[in-house]
Amino acid sequence: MTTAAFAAVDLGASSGRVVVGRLGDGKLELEVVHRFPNEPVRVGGTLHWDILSLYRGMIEGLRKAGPVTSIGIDSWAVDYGLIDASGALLGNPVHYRDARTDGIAGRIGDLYPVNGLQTLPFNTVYQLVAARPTPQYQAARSLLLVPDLLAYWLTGQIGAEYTNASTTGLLDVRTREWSSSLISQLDLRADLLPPVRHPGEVIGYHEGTPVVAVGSHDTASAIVGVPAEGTDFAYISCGTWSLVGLELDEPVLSDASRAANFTNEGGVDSTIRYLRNVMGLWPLQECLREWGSPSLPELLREAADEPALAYVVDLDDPVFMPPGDMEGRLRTMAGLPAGAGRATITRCILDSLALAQRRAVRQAQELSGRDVSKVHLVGGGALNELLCQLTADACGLPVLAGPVEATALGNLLVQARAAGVVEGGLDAMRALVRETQRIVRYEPRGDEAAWQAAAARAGR
Ligand code: ADP
Ligand code: LRH
Repeated sequence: MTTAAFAAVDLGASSGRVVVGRLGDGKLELEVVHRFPNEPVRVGGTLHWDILSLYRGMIEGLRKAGPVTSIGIDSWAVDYGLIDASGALLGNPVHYRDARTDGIAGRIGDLYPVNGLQTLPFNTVYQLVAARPTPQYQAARSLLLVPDLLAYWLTGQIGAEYTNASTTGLLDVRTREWSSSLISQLDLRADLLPPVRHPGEVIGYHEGTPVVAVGSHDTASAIVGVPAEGTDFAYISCGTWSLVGLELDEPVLSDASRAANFTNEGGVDSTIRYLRNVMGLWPLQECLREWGSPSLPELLREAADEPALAYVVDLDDPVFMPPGDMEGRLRTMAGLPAGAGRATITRCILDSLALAQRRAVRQAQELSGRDVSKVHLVGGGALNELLCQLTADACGLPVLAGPVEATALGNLLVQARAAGVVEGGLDAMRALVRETQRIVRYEPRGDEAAWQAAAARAGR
C-alpha cells in the first residue's frame, strides 16, 4: 500500500481549519495547514454565518494544502443556503442560534416517530417553517446544507450528504430517505431537497481533484475518529457543543427516549449516533468573548484551584442558548455572589458541564440497554485537562481524551478508504487512530455522593 495525501475541510461553529492527512502503510500524519475564525454577523436583526469568509478560508487552506488525492468537507449541522435556478445564493445562511425559530417546535406536532430526532429549536425543519413565507424560499430551486453548498461551489454538483441530512428532521429514520409524508404534512417543498448521497461517493471535481462526500456532519466525522476498541464505550464530541452518546446499529424510538430528548442521527457505515446535545463549551466561549479573550490555559489553572461543585447550573437550560450576556445569565442562574470572579464563573461552567455530561452518559445507557466501561472525549475539549478529569469523576468512568482533531481525522479516513488507501470498517479506521494519535487517560477519583448532591442542586 502506498502513502497518499488528503485534505479535510472542517468547519466548526467557533473556527474552521484545513487539515492535510498523509495515510498509508499503517501511518496517519496530520498537518493543520490553515486555521481561520468563524465569526457570525448580525444584519438587520438576523444572525448570519459569514459564508463567503468561510469559503475564502477553505480556498486559502486548499491552496496551502498543495496537491492531494481528494478533498472532503464537513461542518456543523442543520444550517443551509438556498440557491436559485441560476445557482446564485439567495441570502446569507442564517445561524442556528438566530431567534427566527423561537416557539415553532412547540406549535408543530410530534415528529419523533418519523425522524427520531431530538427537538432542538433550530432543526432545519423548524427553520424552513420560519422561512416558508419569505421571497427567497419561494424563489429557491435547491436547499443545500452548508458542506453541500461549499461542495457545490467547488464542483457545480448538488446533493444532500446523508449524515447531515439526518439532522434536518426531514429524513425518515427508518428508510434513511426524505420523508415525503412529513414534508407534505408541514406544507414544505419536497422539490427543494436534492438527492441523498453517501460518504465515500465522489461528488465532482475541483480543478481536477475529486471532492469526496464524507460524514459531512462534523459530529458524524468526529465519531469515526473516536479511537475506541469494541462497542462498550460512550463518546463525547466536545467543542462548542458536547454531543454525548453511543454508537448503535438501530434507532431507539421509545417514549422514554423521546422524553429524554435523545436523538438518532445517521452515522457513517449505516450506524446510528444515539446522543443528546449538551450545551458544551459554548457558555465558556461566550464568556471569553465578553471578557476580551483572556488566556484560556491561565483561566483554567485558576479554575482548578476553586472549590469543587460550589456553584452549579443546569447547563441544558435553553436560557443559555442565545449569544450575549452569558456572564449575567450564569450569575443569575447559579446564584453567584457579587464578588465572584472569572475563575469562579469558569469553574461553575466546567462543574456544570461535567454534570450534564454525566447525566447524558447515564441516560444513554439506560435508554439503549447498552452498558459502557469508558468514555472517549474528542475535540477541542480534550485540551481542557480540568474538564476531562471532572468528567471522569462525574461519570465514575475512565475518560480517554483525544484526538483533538477527531473530526478532521474521520473526514480524512473516509476519503482514504474511498481511494483504497485504508481498508476495512469503522474498527479498522479507529485502530489506526488509536495507534497513531495521542490519547490521555483520566481515572475517576470517586466521591459519587458529592456529584449526586450537586446534580440535585442543579435540578437534574
Ligand atoms: P468547534 O468544532 O465547535 O468549533 P472545537 O472542537 O474546535 O469546537 O473546540 C473548541 C473549544 O476547545 C474551545 O471553545 C475551547 O474551549 C477548547 N480549547 C481550545 N484550545 C484549548 C486549550 N489550549 N486548552 C483548553 N481548551 C481549549
Ligand atoms: C456540532 C453540531 C451538532 C449540532 C450543532 C448544530 O458542531 O454539528 O452536532 O447539533 O452543531
